[in-house]
Amino acid sequence: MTHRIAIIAGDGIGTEVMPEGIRALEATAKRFNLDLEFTTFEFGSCDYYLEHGKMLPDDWFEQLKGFDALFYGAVGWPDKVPDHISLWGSLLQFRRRFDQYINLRPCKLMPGIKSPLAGRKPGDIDFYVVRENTEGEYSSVGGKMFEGTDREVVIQDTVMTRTGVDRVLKYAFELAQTRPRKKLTSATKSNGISITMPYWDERVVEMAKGYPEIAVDKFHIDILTANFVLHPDWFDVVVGSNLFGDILSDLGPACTGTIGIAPSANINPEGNFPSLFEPVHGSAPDIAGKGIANPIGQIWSGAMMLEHLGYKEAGDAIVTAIEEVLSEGDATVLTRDVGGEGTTASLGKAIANAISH
Ligand code: GGG
Repeated sequence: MTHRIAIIAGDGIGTEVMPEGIRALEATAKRFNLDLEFTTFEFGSCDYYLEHGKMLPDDWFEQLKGFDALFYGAVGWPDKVPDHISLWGSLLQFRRRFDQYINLRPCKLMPGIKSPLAGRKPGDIDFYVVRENTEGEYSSVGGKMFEGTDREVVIQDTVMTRTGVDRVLKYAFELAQTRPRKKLTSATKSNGISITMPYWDERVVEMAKGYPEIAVDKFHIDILTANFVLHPDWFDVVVGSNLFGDILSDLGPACTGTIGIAPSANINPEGNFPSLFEPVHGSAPDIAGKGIANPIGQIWSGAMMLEHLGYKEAGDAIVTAIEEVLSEGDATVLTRDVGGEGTTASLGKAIANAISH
């Protein structure tokens, strides 16, 4: 069976790590006899915006909806296009129109990587952030009044729907059920955000009734971020709103040594639309063009994509290859963020080789 994968590299280091993501997928396809067909799209980048005045063509939905998955790099180049225009014009359109309401982000301390948290070793940090991905604080509902005057007013609403909250909680509880510790932590701020967050808390309590075997706790986001740093071993599955999940899923990987290795899956669990797989990191203009970006976030996202397509063994083989290369610790291969002096290509090639044998 042929699986059609749409490739959108986007901006900055997205265009540098993407070839390594594809290299790893091709090596995996060869080893496991998978038929993956890649189609590359130039839209979804700031350069496309500069040429066309928009991030995506009008018919992007029609062009992409028939694909089995989207493999995505990174978006944003603030010197060319304001960040809110590039993000809302591309990635957030995909998430919303393809109803990718789960953003699943593993945080795992890998062998060979030194955590910035003293004394932490592989096994100490191994949890998932489940981020609500289509509503919440990323609502785009709001407006401005009296712009440019002393009476200027800006308002943006948080939108929480019962459907939206319940479906992400259900996914998180079901994920927790598959984990040995069977633990779920909810990110809240119901002491300060007095309408939406108490609602979120109520829905957690309600949902928990259907999962009596899951140990549930909740933390306000301020102390939760502190606990990510102080006690990362407490966490197993952490569920949060769009904004809280976004923050936690950058902080979590930073605690595992580098955000450069963190993968993510934007999932439409019902399979009505393609899901999208991308590294957690952004376009990183500060290191773009130097060939030093860590490709592991992109490669690991490819592993999540294969698992989503039904090839768990193939996805696991990619993660094993990543672990193997990191454990070997060859400084000529590893990128700078993980203590080496290698390049995006040297690390990508080493992982592809490790997949192949
Ligand atoms: N590959 C992820 C990426 O490009 N992220 C850019 C960004 O700003 N994302 C914000 C978000 O995920 O909501």
